[in-house]
Formats: sequence, structure tokens, C-alpha cells
Amino acid sequence: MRIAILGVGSLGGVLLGSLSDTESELICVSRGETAARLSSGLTLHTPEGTIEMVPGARYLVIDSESGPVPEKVLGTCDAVVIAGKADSTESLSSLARDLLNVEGVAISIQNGLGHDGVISRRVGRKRVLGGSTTHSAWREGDGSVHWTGRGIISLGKLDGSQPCKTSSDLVQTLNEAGLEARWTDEIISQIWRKLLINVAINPICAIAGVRNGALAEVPELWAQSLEAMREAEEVAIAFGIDLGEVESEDYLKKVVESTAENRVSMLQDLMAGRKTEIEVLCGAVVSRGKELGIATPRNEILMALVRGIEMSQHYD
Ligand code: KPL
Repeated sequence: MRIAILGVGSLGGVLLGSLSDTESELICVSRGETAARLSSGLTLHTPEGTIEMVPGARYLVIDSESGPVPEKVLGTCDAVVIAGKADSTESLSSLARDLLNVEGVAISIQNGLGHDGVISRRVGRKRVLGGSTTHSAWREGDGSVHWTGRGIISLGKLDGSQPCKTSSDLVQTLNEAGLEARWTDEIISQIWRKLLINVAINPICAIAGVRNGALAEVPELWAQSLEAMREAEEVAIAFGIDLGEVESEDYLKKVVESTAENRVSMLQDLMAGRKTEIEVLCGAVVSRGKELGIATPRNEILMALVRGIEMSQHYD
């Protein structure tokens, strides 16, 4: 199958590197310097410590800043995986529409809420799969990608229905790549579950400038994380989301322990002077909370602080 990866940051790099070991044809869309670097290959450090060098000839690179998508690839992709930052979802969704063939499906594995709505407006809701991942990675300044923890990719139809042939092929190909793909009829719940984890970990580690493991070591930080997560949980439940049987605090502990050495993606963004995903994380909790009349003061504070840091980076 032909798969396009839109946005080749850390997780996009993991996908590209892993999928290059399969039979699939690969297209990746990135911009500027990252696109130029990808053209000469990708270096992927695996969690087991091996280093994989993927030659640039293995995939086609499209630089989204250098004009329209080449005609030869328009309408040819079976699947498009959106892995870029939240503020690029609109433009990447337009590219997805241009790249997909008539049976093709689009999926987002980004953090946060609202991506499926944006993608649906461009490609049509029926062709959109929800996605969520627990793989973790970071990208070095030279473009090489460090896959720090193996996880899974959950994917499913937004209405909980069964996979079409293309979706099944996508699951199979992701599994051949060692990415542990699991089809689920509860993808919306899984996206919310990941949101709970992200609002608990990302802003606090980003503001404090600490690795994830610090949350388990500093009780004051843990208390703030828990509070942010509880607010999100209350909103999720009021929204009718079934969060399942898992006790949230235990689950958070497990994620913090298994990603203890990680610098959370929001901290990586701030360190690189990039805009963060705060709007689709705490911002989503605050806005959904307002709709339902639920106060979310901790998420409001965290959002304000992260926005403040983003702003300060643009002043001398
Ligand atoms: O998703 C993550 C992120 O960094 O954005 C977690 C799960 C918190 C791992 O670091």
C-alpha cells in the first residue's frame, strides 16, 4: 500500500523509519530544512539501542513549502497519517485530501482533541480514522530521531464501526513495521484517555523544565498533575465519554514510570522555540468544561503559564 506521513517530527520519524522495513511505498511531507535533511536519509535510534539508517531513496519527500504537490502523487495514497504539530492540522488535512485515492483513509496520531473534526471537514468524516499512540520519541537538532519507548497505535472509526479493507490493510502494515497497531471500536475514549495523561504531564514538566520522572519524585508536582487530570476526567465523564475501568491515578503513575527519562513533547517544543500543543490539551479541557458549566481552574492556569512562556520566547 502507499502511505503518506504528514509531519515528520519525532513520531512521524518513528513511523517513517519503521515502515521503511515493509513493502509499502512511502511519501513523507515536511518543510524547509527538515525536508532537505530527510531527502538524504533518516537516522532512527531504536529503544533497544540499535541505529537504523534509512536511505533517502526509500521514500519520496515533499517539501510543503516549495509549491504544489507533484501531480504524479495526487490521488494515489491508500492512507495518510497526520503526525505534525497541532497548529499544522488544517494545512496537513488539505494535503491529505489531495493525496488520498477514493478508497483512502486519513488518520491523526497527534496529541489532543479536535483533530478528527478538522480532518473530517477536509476529507469527509467517513474516511477519517481516530488515532492515538503511546510510542514515545524525540528528535535531535540534526534531524535524527530517538525512539525512546515502544508503545502501541490504537486506531478506529469515529463511529465505532468495523474497519474497511483499506483500514485493515493499514493495521496489518503498521504491525509488519513493528508498530503494534490495534483496531478499536472505542477510539474516542482512547483519545480522551491520552488527553488525561497529556494534561497531567505535559504542561507541568514543560513549565518546571523537568523530565517526566520528576512528577513521581516531587509530591508538589504530582499534586498539580493529579488536579489537572481530575478536572479533565470530570469533563470527559460529563461529556459522556466512557473512560473504562482503569483507575486514572494508577494509569498516570505507570505512564510516568515508563517514560521517566523522557522530556515531554511540550518541553521539547519550548526548548526549540516552537509553539506548543497547549490549545488542544488544556485548552480543549477548558473550552469543553465551559460548554458543560464545569470549572477547570488548574487547566486554565497551566494554559496561561505555557502561553506566557511561548510569548516570552518571542521577546528580546
Ligand atoms: O505523549 C507524551 C508526550 O510527550 O507528549 C507522553 C505520553 C507524556 C510521553 O512523554
